[in-house]
Formats: sequence, structure tokens, C-alpha cells
Amino acid sequence: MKRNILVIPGDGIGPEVTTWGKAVLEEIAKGFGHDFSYDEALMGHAAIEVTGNPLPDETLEKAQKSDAILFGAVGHAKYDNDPSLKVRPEQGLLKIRKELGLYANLRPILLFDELLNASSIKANILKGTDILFFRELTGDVYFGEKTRSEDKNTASDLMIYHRYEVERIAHKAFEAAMKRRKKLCSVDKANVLESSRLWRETVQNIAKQYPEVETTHMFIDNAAMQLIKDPKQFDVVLTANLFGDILTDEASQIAGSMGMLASASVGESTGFFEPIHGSAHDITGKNLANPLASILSVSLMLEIGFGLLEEAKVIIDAVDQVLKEGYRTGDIADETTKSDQILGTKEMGQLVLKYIAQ
Ligand code: GGG
Repeated sequence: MKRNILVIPGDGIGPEVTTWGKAVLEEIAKGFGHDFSYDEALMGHAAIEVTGNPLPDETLEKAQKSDAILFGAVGHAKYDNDPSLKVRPEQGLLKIRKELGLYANLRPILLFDELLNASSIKANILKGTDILFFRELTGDVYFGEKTRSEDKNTASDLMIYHRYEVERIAHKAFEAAMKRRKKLCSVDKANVLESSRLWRETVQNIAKQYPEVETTHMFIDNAAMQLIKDPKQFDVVLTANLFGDILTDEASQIAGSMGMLASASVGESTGFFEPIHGSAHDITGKNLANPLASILSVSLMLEIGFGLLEEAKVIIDAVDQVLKEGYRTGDIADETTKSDQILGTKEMGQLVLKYIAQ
């Protein structure tokens, strides 16, 4: 079966890490005899520079026609330093998620034992942690109406949810919980926010259809604290767009680094697979970026996008093997890492390929 994969490298370290994600796809195709074809497209700052548009029509058309999308990152220092700029790289990412109906963002906290000491959290607290986050991706303040007063001194972003938006992601999260440890924690701020009260009420209703799942509700501030204090208590975590964005960056520290977390965005059409990290312009072009989040995103593409479970596992095992041998990129190295085992982006990518090929 032929599968067309659209690669959107994006900005900053995006192109460096997706090079290795794509190389892994090619190695898997070779090893298992799959017919993968590739196309490439622009998004973010890279697209603004060429077309003036962070999501050119051509990119969206290619995305709609593809079987899966491998994405890198968007962002550029220029925009961070100038909040008055109206056309911004992130608009491309938000628009493609909306246009493709990718309302469910799955972010597994995959904790490799070898990295227990890379985290600033104590290893005995972390060991055994296995969390799957469901971040709602096409609602919330990200898409609510934005206003700025004429005198420019007042601004607002509308935090808005419709019941159907909560229902559809809740079903996906409960279905995942049924296949895991049958625990689901829904995170909101229902003591303060009306949109969170709708969220909680809706999740409570959907929970009745999944009586085997132990459902709990937690306020976002408490969840942020519990995640560090006792991460093992969580199985599936279901939350809104903004809360999920923040909470999963925090959770990346459980896995050792932002450079380790992959994600899959699914919903109404083509699956979209990307590392959770951004463009990291401070390390762009220096061969310092960790390619493992992109490589693990490819594993999610094979598993969730194509149902190729064995192929997906080969990638996880290869990453595990590389880490077991003691190799690290700078972000996951600790005081026990030998200096000649601290690798650059390219060397880490090559090593994973070598273990996949074995
Ligand atoms: N690969 C993730 C990425 O590029 N993140 C940058 C960003 O602006 N993300 C916004 C979001 O995830 O909502």
C-alpha cells in the first residue's frame, strides 16, 4: 500500500530534527518493504519569508491530500521580540490544525529508564510513570475572539468551548483509558471559569458511558503541583488547549527534556505528527538539537496513523538501545554521561538509524 507523507520542516531546529524523522521513515520502509513517498511544504516563518503567509494555500492543499504529516516546529526570535507584528509563524500551525479538524492532541509521557537521572525530579518518584495526555487542540483562547481597544491599553482573548468540542475529545480520551489502566483525570478550572464548568459537566456526562473508567477531576493549579509531586497517580489526562500546552511542557521534565516528547494530532482527517518542542532559535544550526522527539513522532505516525505496530516498536527499541549504551544529546546528559558519548543532532540520528537497521 502506497502512503504519501508530507514533511513540513518549519522553522529553527525544525528542519534539523525532521531530517532525522524522515531518515527513520526511509529506514523503516526499507526494512519492512513499505512504499512511502514524500513531499515537502513550507509553514511558519519560512513560509512568511517566501509567500507572506504562514500557511500558504499550496501547503494546505498538499496536507489535505497526504496520508500523514511530519512537522518540525514554528517560531522565530523576530516575532518574540516584537509583539506588534500581525502576521506570525504560529498562525500557520493553528490554522492547519483547525482546517484539518485535528482536535485531539495525544502527548505520551514516555519515560525511558535510562533517563531517570536526567530529570530534576527524584528517580524514585518518577519510576513507573506512564501518562497519556489528551490536549484539546482546536478550541479555547487560541481560537476565541481577540480584541484590542482603540487606545491599545486593553486586550482580551475569549476562552470559549462548545459542548460538542468537549464531547468528541472526551470520547477519544475515555476510549484510550479503556485500553490502558482505566483511569482518567480531567483537568480544568471549574471553580473560577464558566468554560471549565461546561467542560466538567460534559466530561461527567460522557463518563457515564464508560463506567469501568475511574474518572476524577482536578483543578489546573493542583494538577501542575501533583504532576511533580506524584506523577504515577496519572494514567490518561484530559484537558483544554491552553492548560494542556502548559501542563505537557511541565511533564516533559518527567521524561528528561522537551527534546524527548512526541505528539500525534488526530480528528477528522490526516494525522499530524510533531515534537512538542518549538523552534529553539538559540540552538538552531549548531547541531545541538535532540532529534529523538521527531523520531518518536514518527513512531506515533506508524502506530496511530498507519496501524504499523511492529514498525513503531522497532523505533522505540532503537531509541532505548542508544540510551542504554549511554549516548545522549546535551539536553539529556547528566554528570554520569561520558564526554565522548554526548552527541550532536546528526550523530544521534545516525546512531538510531544504525540500531533500526540491525
Ligand atoms: N512543534 C511544536 C511547535 O512548533 N510549537 C510552537 C508553537 O507555537 N506551538 C503552539 C501550540 O502548540 O499551540
